[in-house]
Amino acid sequence: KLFNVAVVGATGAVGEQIIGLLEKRNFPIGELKLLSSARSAGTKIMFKGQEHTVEEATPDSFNGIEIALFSAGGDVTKSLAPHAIERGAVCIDNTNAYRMDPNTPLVVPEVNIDKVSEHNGLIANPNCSTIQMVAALKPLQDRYGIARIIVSTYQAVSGAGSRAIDEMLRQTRESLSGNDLNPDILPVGSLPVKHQIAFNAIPQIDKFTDNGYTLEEMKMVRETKKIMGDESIDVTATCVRIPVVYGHSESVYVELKNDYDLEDVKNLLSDAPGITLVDDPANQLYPLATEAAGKPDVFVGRLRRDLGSDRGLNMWIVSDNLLKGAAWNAVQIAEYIALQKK
Ligand code: 11C
Repeated sequence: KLFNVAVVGATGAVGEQIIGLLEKRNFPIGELKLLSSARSAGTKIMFKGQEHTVEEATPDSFNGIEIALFSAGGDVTKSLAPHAIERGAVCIDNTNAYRMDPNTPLVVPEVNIDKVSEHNGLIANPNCSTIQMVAALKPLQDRYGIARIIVSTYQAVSGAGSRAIDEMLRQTRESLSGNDLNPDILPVGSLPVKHQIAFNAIPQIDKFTDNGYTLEEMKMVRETKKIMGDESIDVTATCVRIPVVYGHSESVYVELKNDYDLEDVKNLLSDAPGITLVDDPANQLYPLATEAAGKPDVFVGRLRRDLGSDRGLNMWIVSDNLLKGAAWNAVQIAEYIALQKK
């Protein structure tokens, strides 16, 4: 069976990756509709050797569409997904709009693909920094149980969109030439204060919430509990933007509920789907953003026991934020839906 598919946000950083993956994976597509805001409508995009013209997304764009992949911001999802659902489409949404809605499954295929069947027309794709962490922690949760997670992230500028990539590259050049850097986008485009990202580390991703944590940090807390299906897991996060283009890195400290064997943990991770273990300190091998960029897997290494607590484990988790962190996770869900409907 072939499916009529819409990509909403086709000209954005994630939309581009989704289109590339649909082509690479040979997704069973009947009609492909590439949709965007009025501003980007008219853009030409090649798909399987054919030129497609991006159209402005309207409710009627979804007539006949069976699977719609949204990555154009929460407001676009809120205004258009109901129309797509009404017309019979299943929506896979990359935004924060419905992630914590109790009637919407929040899915990482390696962790909770079974939740897809509970959808009411929409399945939410989690935040990139959450996806890679839970994918790597799932085998440990199943074997030992997880009591607590302390995570610090080192996130790529592509998480903030193409304009943030341009800003980082521009500032790097300006800085080396001794010119003014004129920060314009980061840390948050809609807030008045901006900070330099070139040669810097900014401990703010998204807006601050009332409790002193940023929204990005709170996404990691709430989404992890929902995806792992365990509200009792304590999660605390510090999210930091660094001048890397692709690939989020994370230092994760996990306290397991039971005693563990480090060799067993390594074996679990090397057998786990979607995980690549890179953990060979003697040869200076560990996950690197530059190696993870462009690849679908989550890379895990630097595994070592906490010196103060037998049940504590430190790990370093790296993945391409636009692939497993966004587009690939969404396309995996779409492939699962297509298989179910075949
Ligand atoms: C970042 N994690 O790196 C964000 C981007 O909720 O899907 C993804 C935001 C989201 O800035």
